[in-house]
Amino acid sequence: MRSSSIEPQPKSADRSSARTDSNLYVALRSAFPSHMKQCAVETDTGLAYSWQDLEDASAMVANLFASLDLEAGARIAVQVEKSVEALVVYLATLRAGLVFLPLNTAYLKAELEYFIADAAPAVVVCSGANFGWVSKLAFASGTGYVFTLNDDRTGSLLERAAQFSRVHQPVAVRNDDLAAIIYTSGTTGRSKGAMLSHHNLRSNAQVLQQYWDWQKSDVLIHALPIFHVHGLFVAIHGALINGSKMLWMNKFDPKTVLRWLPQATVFMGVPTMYVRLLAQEALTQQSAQSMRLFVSGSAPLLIEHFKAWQERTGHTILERYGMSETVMLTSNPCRAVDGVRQGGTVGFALPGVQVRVRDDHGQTLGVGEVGGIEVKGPNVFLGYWQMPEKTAQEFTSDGFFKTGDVGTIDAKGTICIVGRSKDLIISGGYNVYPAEVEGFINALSGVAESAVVGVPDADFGEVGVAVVVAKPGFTVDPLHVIAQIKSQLANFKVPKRCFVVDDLPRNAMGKVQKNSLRSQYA
Ligand code: MLC
Ligand code: AMP
Repeated sequence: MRSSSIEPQPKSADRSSARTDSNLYVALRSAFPSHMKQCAVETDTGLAYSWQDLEDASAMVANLFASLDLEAGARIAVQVEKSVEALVVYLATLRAGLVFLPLNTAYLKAELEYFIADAAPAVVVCSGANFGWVSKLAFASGTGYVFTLNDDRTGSLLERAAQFSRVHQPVAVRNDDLAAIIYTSGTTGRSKGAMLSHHNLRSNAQVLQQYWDWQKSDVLIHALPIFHVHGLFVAIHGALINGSKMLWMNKFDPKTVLRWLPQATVFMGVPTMYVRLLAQEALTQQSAQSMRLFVSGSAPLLIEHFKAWQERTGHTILERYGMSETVMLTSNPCRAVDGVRQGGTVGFALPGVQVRVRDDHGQTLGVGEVGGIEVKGPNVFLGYWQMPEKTAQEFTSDGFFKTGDVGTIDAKGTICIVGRSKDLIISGGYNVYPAEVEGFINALSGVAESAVVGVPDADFGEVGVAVVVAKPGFTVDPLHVIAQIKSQLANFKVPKRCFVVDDLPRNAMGKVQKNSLRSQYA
């Protein structure tokens, strides 16, 4: 059970239970094919990386990290464009027993400043273009080393790593040692770092390998960003722990996906990617003939898209449900023996994972009753980085994590997500916390207050709309509000529209009625 006493990786802890085979990299490496010269990753820019290349390059970067003499549990913060070399840095961090901290490339200065101050990384890896301002704020926060890595295989990290040996023994770790910290936005504006252990990630990858029936012949199209759970863990671990080749694109492009479909068997995407693929005429039953599995997650897949996909391709999308704090917790079945995939649902609790629905008083609810979704299992994170009180609040007294999602479970155990108790917008698979954007707008000159709500969007599923009230005597220009947000916050957090109104609707308690705003601006 998680408690407020959780402290990540105390330096002086007894490490006698540390084992090499507890290191997630060892589990991934053990699945690499015996013919190490085979292609492991082929990119849309025409590059091919063998399994040996992944092993050698990650060994060299791990040896570079080892040479820095970092303390156990040191964080390696990485904000770089997607590339196979960025994947190598992740693998090297695992091998070296350090903690990987990926950051969305859309984050701007103020956002990065917070993450670096909060996580105190020993090493920061950024693009060459950002080195000036990133290194300044990293060194000011006590970071020891800042390396650059560009998506064209240049940068100081690779230059330095080239001087190191290709031989490296993965570091022995304990099951509960941290492998990664994934920041997830906070409801009060402060992001929280979800601490995931080698065991969390390994057990989830192994369960998904079985449950999704990965085949030796599988080939994955990797089109997702690699700074969040979906692209970094579900997709990459899925392929590597099965020794499966990846067709790799640095930025999602529906035409490239279609070009690759005949050579592939597995695709994973957020619903927006399915919407954009459906818009391609070339998507047909014929083009998807070689495919075995289409997986969707990170945001709700509308039933109309689920059905349209079935009609166009003859394939039934498998929808699954996950979180930064829990990796994957539920999934629709893959094999017929496990059941039928049902659109509009997120399937069953994964093997070894317990999911329940409870009301606000902690009463477990019956079949079909709507309540808060809670989860317990080897997939559930260790807690929030440096936030023991917050961690304790988010767990029940019997050790279940409160997801903040609202749903139902039917008699067969099928789980449906019907809403969220957290005030959150999911736009194209990225989470936007209205409180963070509202806080920013409220600080603008002439603004009295604001409300940011999510409204339906054909492409992104949901997008943010800002409704702003000016202070008496002031005029607020909606375009200026949008421009200001754009200059300070990550692009996906920027509301797509802004309206200036006289008052926000409130209930008898004085609380802003966001439901009313949602229907008004839909
Ligand atoms: C880009 N924009 C977005 C956006 N992505 N706005 C809202 N929501 C988004 N998700 C902005 C751009 O900055 C641009 O603004 C405008 O919208 C149009 O951008 P675009 O060129 O159409 O977007 P694109 O770059 O193609 O990106 C779309 C996308 C991307 C769907 C490919 O958003 C994406 O990769 N999403 C996946 C997110 C993901 O991996 N989630 C997993 C989280 S893990 P402007 O002003 O510049 O024109 C998790 C757990 C789990 O949730 O269960 O998996
Ligand atoms: P994140 O904090 O980025 O990890 O996002 C996790 C959240 O994404 C969950 O709490 C859900 O609200 C949402 N989510 C993930 N998968 C699905 C899905 N298949 N359907 C609906 N919501 C989902």
